[in-house]
Amino acid sequence: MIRVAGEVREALAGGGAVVALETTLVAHGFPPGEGVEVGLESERHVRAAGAVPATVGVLDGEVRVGLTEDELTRFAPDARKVGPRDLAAATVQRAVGATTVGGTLAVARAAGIRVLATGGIGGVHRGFPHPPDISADLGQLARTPAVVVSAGVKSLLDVPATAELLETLGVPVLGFRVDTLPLFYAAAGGPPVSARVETAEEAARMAAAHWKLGGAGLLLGRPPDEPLDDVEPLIEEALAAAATAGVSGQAVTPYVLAYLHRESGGRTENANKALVAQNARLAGEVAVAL
Ligand code: PSU
Ligand code: MN
Repeated sequence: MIRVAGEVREALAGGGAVVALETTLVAHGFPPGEGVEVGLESERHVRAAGAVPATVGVLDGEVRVGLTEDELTRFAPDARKVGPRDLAAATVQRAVGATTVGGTLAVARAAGIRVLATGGIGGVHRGFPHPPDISADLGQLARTPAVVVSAGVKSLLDVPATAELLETLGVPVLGFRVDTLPLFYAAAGGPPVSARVETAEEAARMAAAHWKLGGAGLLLGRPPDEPLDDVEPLIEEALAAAATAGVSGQAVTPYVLAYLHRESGGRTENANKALVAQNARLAGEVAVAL
């Protein structure tokens, strides 16, 4: 059921560096038509670090690991959002399935890939338990031996609650040259990390030790190079708009991101694109070090 592209298969067989990339942010994280360029740019950054990109998604009844540019173009806004629970359904029903961080991690585990890059992971949504919405990214991270490189947790979530839950789940939260978890658009003000690392090599050593000790997923938080520190009022506005519009479940994150991209005049969009690329580069370096 899983088809691994030749280049990725050869890299894995030879013990080479591979980075898994998700397709939800390609399909649902940016305005229509723009996500594909973000995905391609991520792949270029992984390669620049000396690793092989393995972009994951469901196409034509198969879970695919490694996509061509034409295939990536099929991950348009009408693609299904596929978390860990949705992989089987998307495959059996031959949907175009854009995998989230959680969905991509599940595939990475099956394929033996140890590093993944994204923008910001999902987590505990604000206002929990009204509604009781926690991203499946967390549960999958707790059971997959892989390093997820992100700009921390998306700040439209309850970041302190997410950090607590990561501790509960035994997931190390590493800060890349920082003592606090980055806040997606913003760099400072987040909860403390469980350990700070100074280099990709140190992060890789930490991951290898964690796995030897029977651990699974690790989060490596990299603050954006050009953070936006004034987005919080707009985030509150976007969340209120989502509630008023009755948006719930899987639709919340895409709705809020689209609202922010539109109402910030593209500032959050540009920041998001830049940090995804930066994370892909660091993920490539961690994969090489591993
Ligand atoms: N990072 C981004 N943009 C995104 C996401 C991450 O910069 O759109 C996606 C990832 O696929 C992540 C998902 O898994 O948001 C979380 O969605 P939810 O809260 O519904 O689990
Ligand atoms: Mn959810």
